[in-house]
Formats: sequence, structure tokens, C-alpha cells
Amino acid sequence: MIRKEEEKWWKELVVYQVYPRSFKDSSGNGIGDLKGITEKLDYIKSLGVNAVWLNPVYESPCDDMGYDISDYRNILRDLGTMDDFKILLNEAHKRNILIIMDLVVNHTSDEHEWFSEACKSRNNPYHDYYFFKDARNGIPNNWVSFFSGSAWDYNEPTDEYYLHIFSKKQPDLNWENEKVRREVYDIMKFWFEMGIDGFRMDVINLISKKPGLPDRDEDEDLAESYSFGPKFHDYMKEMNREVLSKYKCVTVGECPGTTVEQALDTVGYDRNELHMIFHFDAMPLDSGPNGEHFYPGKVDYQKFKQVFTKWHKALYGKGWNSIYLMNHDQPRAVSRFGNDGKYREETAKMLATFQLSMCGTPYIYQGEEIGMTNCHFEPEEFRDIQMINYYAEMTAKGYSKEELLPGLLYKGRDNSRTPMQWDRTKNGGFSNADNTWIKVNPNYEKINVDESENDPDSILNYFRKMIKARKNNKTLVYGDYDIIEPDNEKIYAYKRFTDNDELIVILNLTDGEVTFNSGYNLKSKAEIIGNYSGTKFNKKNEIQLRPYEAKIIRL
Ligand code: TEU
Repeated sequence: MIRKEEEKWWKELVVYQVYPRSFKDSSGNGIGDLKGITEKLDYIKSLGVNAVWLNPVYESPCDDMGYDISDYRNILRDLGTMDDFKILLNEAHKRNILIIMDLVVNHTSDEHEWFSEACKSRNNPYHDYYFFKDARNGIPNNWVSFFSGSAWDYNEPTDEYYLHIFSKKQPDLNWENEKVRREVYDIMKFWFEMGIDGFRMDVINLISKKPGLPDRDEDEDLAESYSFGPKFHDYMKEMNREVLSKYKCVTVGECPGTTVEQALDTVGYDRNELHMIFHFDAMPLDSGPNGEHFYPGKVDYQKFKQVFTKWHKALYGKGWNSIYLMNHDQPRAVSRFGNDGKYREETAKMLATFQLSMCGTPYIYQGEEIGMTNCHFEPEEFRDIQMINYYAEMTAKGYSKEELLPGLLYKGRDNSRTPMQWDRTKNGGFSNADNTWIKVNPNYEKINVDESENDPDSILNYFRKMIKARKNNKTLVYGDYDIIEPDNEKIYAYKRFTDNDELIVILNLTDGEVTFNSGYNLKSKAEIIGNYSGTKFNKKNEIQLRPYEAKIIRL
């Protein structure tokens, strides 16, 4: 039995995700920028992380906040210049922080010159870069967009429909066309030659489409219907051979709708494709009874435990995982998986204990380390195309604001996109502009980096300690995992172990006191970290966990 993973530098990363528009505005235009990130590199370094994943910074009309790229070799003017980028890269490297860029190549912007050309005529050399279908027979299939409505839009000059799985300003690239693949590999080389350290690959499992683009089964999960077409692994192997294998780099594929089997086929150590993927299995645990996405649900912790246990068992020793609780597409972790009221501090620390003690590379999203929360928005304050389109679609169907808002406010992507809260000054220290591109969460006066720095028991300082604990205890990176008392609804407890080391992680999932009576005598054992000071034992020497108490003990 394998009880320890093979050691690799990319398995030891702790990645910090920066959403550039909302991190730090140095120019005063109300939009975060590259210089702002450079200014804050010492802060990022102080967390103990060793890599930054930057959401897209390329030229873009920003219909989907940069996930609609019009020039892959230039920087979006709002965010700065190529020189600013090179300075950021250089300053990050000086601090031993790797830079992971976002590679968005399932689609381009409709304002990319390839698409402008492609639309001109059926004979245009770029026409076959995208999916066009003759309009004579009506809309080509029943595919719908992730952002509401049909996935097809009309192109007048050629009398055709073109495919866009996301917004109509994000036409899908045709990967069957070898020229498209060459273009992508050239773009990747361009950035690697500049010195970047890796790519997070946007919806990479959608690049190979089902042959003939057949109608989808409407009951099926949207991502599943579009994902893992028959050529996907060929493309990944080709990309690896042509580009990735030539550089020292790290790769993570964003793969919505992935099963463990599909994941293993992508990240398996014998596959030569990607290092790790983001799976989505923990994301719908609070969806509505019919799978409704915008639904004010409640996370089912039993299912949460099952998801993470299943993924560990499937991948351990065979392929590598990534661990995240939120990102720029998900609501704030503490509001969703924790409790952003009375127990914000305890639950944020409990979630950090979980995230940083699992097998797989942890990804921390900006603001998660200070326990930033979801934010209230009125519909006119929405900035995210997914929220805006959904709200318009549903109000047109007769739903009221009162019916729609709870789900949108619970799940909406704008929650995670509000600016980083640095201090108590105007706009939370994010920007000195009178208008920021998106609302600043008014709770910045209480929740901000400055306050957290001054409090040794803050969530921020707990994150730092937990990241250090992971670095100092390689068992947390490489060890195997076993769940303890899987059916206990109040506790999530597990062991991380190698042949000569055993750690036990105990999380109280409730706001009440709970006894951990699993038979271990833990009284004389060393505590590695905990979100309360000391450990409470009862007369039987069992641990008495306080509300949302989290701790790691060496057995
Ligand atoms: O996200 C893909 C994706 O699966 C999301 O659209 C997700 O389904 C949705 O946000 C759930 O709330 C990636 C990017 O991370 C996202 O920001 C982009 O909008 C999208 O691809 C298109 O590029």
C-alpha cells in the first residue's frame, strides 16, 4: 500500500488567487491594477504562500471581466502596461513567489481579430477557427449558455449561427482546427518565454466538443453535457508535448462537471497531461432541490465530507488534486461553508484548518484570509454578467425581485469580487476614486487587513500559522487520509498519515459543544494548531470541543 505521495515541488505550493480588478488600485481610476499588486507583494509574501494565480489581465472588452480576451499578448489598459507586468513578475520572483496566469482558450472575445475576420465570409481563413452553422435550418441545437439563453447567436454576413457556451461575446474556438491549437501553443510559449511559471486553464475540459454537436439531455448538468469530448486527452497530450514539457511550470485545469475517473485520466501520473484540476463536486452542496444554482441553500456537511473523502481515495498515489473553498466564481467561503455572523472568526479558522490540512494544493482567494463575507447588492449594483442575465431572464418570466434576490445574493459571483479590504480609510483602502468599479463591502471598517495585523488572534494570523504548519509538517502535504466516524453529523475528523507519522484533524461543525469520543487518548499528545487556546477535556479524558473548534494533534 502506498502511504506517501512522491515529493514534487508543485505539490508543496500554497497558491494565493488575486483578482486584479479588485485587489489594489494604484492609479485612482477605481479599478485594481498591476502596480497595485506589486505594491502588495510583501503582504502576499507575509502569508507564507509561494505562488500567485492571476485572473486574466489581457486586453479585453470585459463583458465577462477579462474571460473574453481580444489580445492574448497585451495587457488590459485599465490594469496597466506590459512593463508593469514585467516588473510584477520580476518582483514576485525576487520574493520566491511564482506567477500562474489564466489561460482562457475555450473561447475568445468576439472583438478578437480572429473572430472579426471569421464573421466576414464563409471563405475567410479564420472562419474555421470557430463553430459556425448554416442558419437555414434554424438554431443548430438546444445548447444553452452558462449565462442564460441559447448558446447560439446569429451572424448576418454569413447567414450562420455561431456557438458560445458562455456570453454571446465569447465565441467558442474550434480546437479541431490544427491552426487554432498552434496559435494557443504560441501564446503559451510567449508567456513562458517571458518567465511566467504556469497556467490555470479556464474550462479546459470543454475544448473538445461532441462530434456533430448533438442536442443535450436537458436534465443533465450543463457542464457535463459539454465536457470531455473525445479529443480532449489528445489535445492535452499534444499541448504537453509541444509546450508544457519544455518549461519548468505548474498547471491546473478548471474542469466543471468532472467525475473522479475523468480527473484521473487528466492528472494521473502516467498521463502526461496536467498536474492538477479543480473539480466542482463541493460546489452544488447547497443548490436547490432541482439543482437550481441561484438558491439560498444550506451546505450539507455530510455530503461535504463524502465529497472530499471520495476524491482523496480516488486520487491518492495516482494523481494530484487541488483544494479550494471559493474563488472569483463562488460566494465567500465563510458566508457559505461557515457562519458570517457570531462565529465568523471561529468558522473562518476552522475552514482554514480544513483547507490547509488536506492532500492537494490549496488555493486561497484574496480576502479569504481575513474572513471577508458576502455583500448586499441591489440589482442595479450587479456587475457580473451571469447575475445580470439571470435576473433579466427571470424577471421577464414574471419572477419578482423579492423571489430572486435571496438566491442571487447567496450564490452570486459579485460576492467574491468586491474589493480587497485593506484598512478603515475610504473604500477600505482599495482605491481613492470616488466611484469604484464594483461596490465595496460596507463592513470594511471592521473586516480589513490593518485590523487583522494588529490582532495576534485574527483570522489572518491563523492563516499564517496554518500555512506554516503545513510547511513544517509534510504529512499534511503527502500523507494518506482516513476519515474517522464518517457518520458523525457534528464532527468532521480525519487522520493524515505516513508510515511513521500520524496527525489527527478534528473539526466541530456545530455552534454547540460536542464531545469527541472516538477512542483516542489525546490528553498527552502534542497540539499542532487550534482555533481556541488549549484543549478542554471532560472527566473521561475525551475532548470537549467548543463551537466550531478546530485542531490538529500529532498521535
Ligand atoms: O468558469 C467556468 C464555470 O464553470 C463558471 O461559469 C461557473 O459555472 C459559474 O461561475 C458558477 O457560478 C470560468 C471562469 O472561472 C469564469 O469566471 C468565466 O466566466 C467562465 O469560465 C468563462 O470563461
